[in-house]
Amino acid sequence: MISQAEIKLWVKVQEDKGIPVETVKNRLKNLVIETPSWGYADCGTRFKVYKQVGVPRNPYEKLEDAAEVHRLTGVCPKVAIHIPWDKVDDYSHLKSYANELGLGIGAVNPNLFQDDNFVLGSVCHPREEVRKKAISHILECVEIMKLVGSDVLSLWFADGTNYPGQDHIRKRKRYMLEALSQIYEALPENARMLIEYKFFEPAFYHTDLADWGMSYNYCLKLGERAQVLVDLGHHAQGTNIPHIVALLLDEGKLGGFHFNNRKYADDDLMVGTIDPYELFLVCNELIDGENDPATAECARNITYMIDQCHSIESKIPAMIKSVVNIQTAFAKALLVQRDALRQAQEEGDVIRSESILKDAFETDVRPLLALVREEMGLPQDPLASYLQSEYPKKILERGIGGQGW
Ligand code: PSV
Ligand code: MN
Ligand code: MN
Repeated sequence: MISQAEIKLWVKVQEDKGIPVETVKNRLKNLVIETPSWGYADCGTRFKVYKQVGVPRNPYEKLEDAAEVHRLTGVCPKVAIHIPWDKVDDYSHLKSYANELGLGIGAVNPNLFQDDNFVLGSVCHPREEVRKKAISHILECVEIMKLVGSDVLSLWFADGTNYPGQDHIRKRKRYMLEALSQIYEALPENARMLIEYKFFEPAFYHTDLADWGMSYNYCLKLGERAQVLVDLGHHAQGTNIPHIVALLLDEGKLGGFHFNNRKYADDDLMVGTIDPYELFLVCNELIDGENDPATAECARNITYMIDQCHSIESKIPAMIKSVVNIQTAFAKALLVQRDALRQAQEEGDVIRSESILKDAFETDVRPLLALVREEMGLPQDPLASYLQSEYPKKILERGIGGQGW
């Protein structure tokens, strides 16, 4: 528990440094972090799906768990859904159930990787009938968007090949554009299409949408409402993700962000657990983008989502931890003394520039987050509060063998 005296002292120290604490607090209060329905369900690795007692048995229970995360953190009012994992008979009912829980439905994600027909690809498959099937599934998701009130279609394609010569790369590239164009035309009026990339897995030779440049290329051809989605787990080791974020922001093409962490690949670990400095540097670019009139509009419209398939951790605690770690990184990014940094950069003072950034990263923001939560009527420590609540006991009634992939 952080005392009022500690909080007061923290505020004074920051104000003395010239940090606009009120502005910082407001930005933290307005942060929206969407959580994924699948992050509450059973998942695993390619070797095994681990079953946990108490995971949701249907999409409605996933929403209930997401509502619990929102109740404790105050910044997760939206839930992304994945079709058909979250298939229901009545999507309007799913929407009203979410609303009753104080939630809204966020991004709609088609599933283009689990149907046996998609073994050689979905929209890039060599056979026309399979490509058509993939497109019609995505168009079905567009219809679902209308029913659940979603304005984001989030696309990730597992398409690719395993061997040189397996298929014709340029032909597949054209198929991708044909499909995306057809889907773009069908988007609801105010909706955006986010195009995610990933350099490998499940394909191991070439992936049709392997990096930000490929996504960006399609987005440029499609139009304003097509934007790139950056997932922290989808790059080769050593890739400078903050640089990609900065570039896409400057081009007005950064539309979505998937938070997670990995040591080697993809999204298996809780956000901020392996490389909190990288997370901070990403948030630094995002906040810097918000402060720049040239990029502010794009930066303020980014959909922030957790995309995490933690498999050995308890579901809700892992989600809360990720949310808290994202808030921590954003809080630190908001403390960067941007004017001083600009000046040091312009003077070419390498040591001072790096130190200014590092100084913000090394600031303990727990008193700030405690204050923000207090002002939002939330518990200081959402995870401790969850663990002490009745909810973890209540969900045990669901038993084992809930939904999962
Ligand atoms: C597969 O890598 C993946 O994790 C992508 O990041 C998608 O966003 C997610 O699955 C949901 O389809
Ligand atoms: Mn993702
Ligand atoms: Mn992923």
